[in-house]
Amino acid sequence: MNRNLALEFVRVTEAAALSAGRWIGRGEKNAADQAAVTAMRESFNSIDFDGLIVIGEGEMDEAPMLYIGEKVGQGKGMRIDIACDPLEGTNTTAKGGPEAIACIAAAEEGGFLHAPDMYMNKIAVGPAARGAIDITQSVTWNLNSVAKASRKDVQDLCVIILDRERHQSIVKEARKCGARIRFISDGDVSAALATATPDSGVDILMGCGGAPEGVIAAAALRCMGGDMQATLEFTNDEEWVRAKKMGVKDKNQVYGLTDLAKGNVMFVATGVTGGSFLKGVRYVSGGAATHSIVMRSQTGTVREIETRHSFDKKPRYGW
Ligand code: VTB
Repeated sequence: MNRNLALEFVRVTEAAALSAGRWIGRGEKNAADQAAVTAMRESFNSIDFDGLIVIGEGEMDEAPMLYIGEKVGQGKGMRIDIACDPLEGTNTTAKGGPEAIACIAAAEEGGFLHAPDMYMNKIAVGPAARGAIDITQSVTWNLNSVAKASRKDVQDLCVIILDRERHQSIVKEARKCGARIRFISDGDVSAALATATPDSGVDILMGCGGAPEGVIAAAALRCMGGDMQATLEFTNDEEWVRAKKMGVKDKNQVYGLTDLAKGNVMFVATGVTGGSFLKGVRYVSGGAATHSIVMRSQTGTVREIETRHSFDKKPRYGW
């Protein structure tokens, strides 16, 4: 996949982050999300590529922008599938909390699982524990296996998990094994990336979060050499009908890393609120500073980009 496109996409996540950044701590998560979506869409459409949103802000009838099936880009150049989350962490943005990011994953045509907007059970790890996870096995089995692969004691592992009632049994079992837990209020894409970031202090993501976020995280983990497994979590019949329409054949199918994101993929993110691996948007005299990460599976290069934006000279995508 064209590496110049990766840099173009950084501009897109920067625009989304800069727009959403204006809403940090203002208690209005929908406005923050809308700002990010508008900026991301406008900025996608200034790029010379033939993009198709396969994971976005929902389905056409319910989301007017960046909906699944929407074409983005100027329609020329490479045909690329896009999985995007203009603002991953709308709640934390509204509350001024940590780890909100604007992110895009891109793949060659057909590279992403067309995941419906529903829950997904996930286990994700960094390169040290690649091949050591099995979502069909217990929490205890996985922690022991990850500890062994990482040459650590189970007590030295840290599980990162969304702070939700539904995770009680995972938390109980992990604690029984002696593992430590880091609870997060939102943002399991950042959490998945943290497992593959050397000094983040977390080893394994467990639990149930959004399926679209799962596909985006898988693309990042492909680039970072990590691993992930997932299953869809159906909470009603309507979800099963929708999933079938999107090509899902087996309710219990286990999705490995390359079932979620295959072929050449790239991942780009810009920090909105500050987190463990990306700084948030900082407003400076006459402009703002952003911190982004861009990576490609083909080369495994992970590039960090600090950008100074001058508000006097740059077109403003809605911010
Ligand atoms: C996660 C998290 C998101 O949704 O996917 C989560 O990464 C799952 O849904 O940031 P619930 O909030 O219903 O648990 C978010 O928190 C918001 O999209």
